[in-house]
Amino acid sequence: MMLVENYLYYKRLEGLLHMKKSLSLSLLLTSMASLPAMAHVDYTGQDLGTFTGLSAATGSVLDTSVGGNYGWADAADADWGNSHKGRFLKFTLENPADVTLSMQSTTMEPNSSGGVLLPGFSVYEGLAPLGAHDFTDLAFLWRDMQAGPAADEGYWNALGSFQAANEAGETAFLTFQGYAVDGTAANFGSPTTQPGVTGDGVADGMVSKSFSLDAGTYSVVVGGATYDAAGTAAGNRNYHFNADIAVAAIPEPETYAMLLAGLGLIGAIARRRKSA
Ligand SMILES: [Ca+2]
Ligand SMILES: [Ca+2]
Repeated sequence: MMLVENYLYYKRLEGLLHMKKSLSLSLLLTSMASLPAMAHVDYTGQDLGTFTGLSAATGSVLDTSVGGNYGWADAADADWGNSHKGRFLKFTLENPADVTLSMQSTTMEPNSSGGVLLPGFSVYEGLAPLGAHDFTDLAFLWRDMQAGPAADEGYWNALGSFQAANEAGETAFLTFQGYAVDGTAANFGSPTTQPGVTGDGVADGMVSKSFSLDAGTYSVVVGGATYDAAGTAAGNRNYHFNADIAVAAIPEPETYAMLLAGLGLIGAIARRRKSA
């Protein structure tokens, strides 16, 4: 009798626990669905491609989004920034190559009021582990080891290398390669908050830059460059953009041969004219 009672008690308890678990999970999912993109690092659907680096090729991720229009600018100041305000993209080069990366603002969610995304992006060699975010134990540990006020707001350093970590304890170092930012200090900060940062001069929702890179796998972290928008409602909505990559063709040996032959011909003509 006692055993049966215990059994029933435990079954009921199990049922209650299960109900509570699914309830809190569904509540969590509901609340997450109503939030703008505040995701941990996940490169799913954010792959610009794998390139040999030997021939011209392009790739793109169209109409992706980023939660907020200030993340990059906020990650370029002294206390760094929250990586949840950036979108992580990736690409792979099988050989050294010259690549041009371009970010172009598209529409804004949930409506078109409030302006476009002024994009900024930084390029890093290496990939963050899946689910990496700024507030894991290991992320805090590494941030605490950094000197000065750095990393107070998160681990995203838009102007330098940083270490990313996930809840599973996996870490990766992202080695800074360079950055590009839309506009001027009027939108992305000031000589005091972002010393030395140079924009493309025209805040038109588009920024593009070329990089000479070694073979490897790279992260491109994109965010907004409207520094003063941090903390405002408009600043924290979802903003959409297209990301493009163009890999330049490495000149073939025959091209060099033709170039040299052409130079030789010019030299011969010049000598003939001189002697005539
Ligand atoms: Ca900051
Ligand atoms: Ca621009």
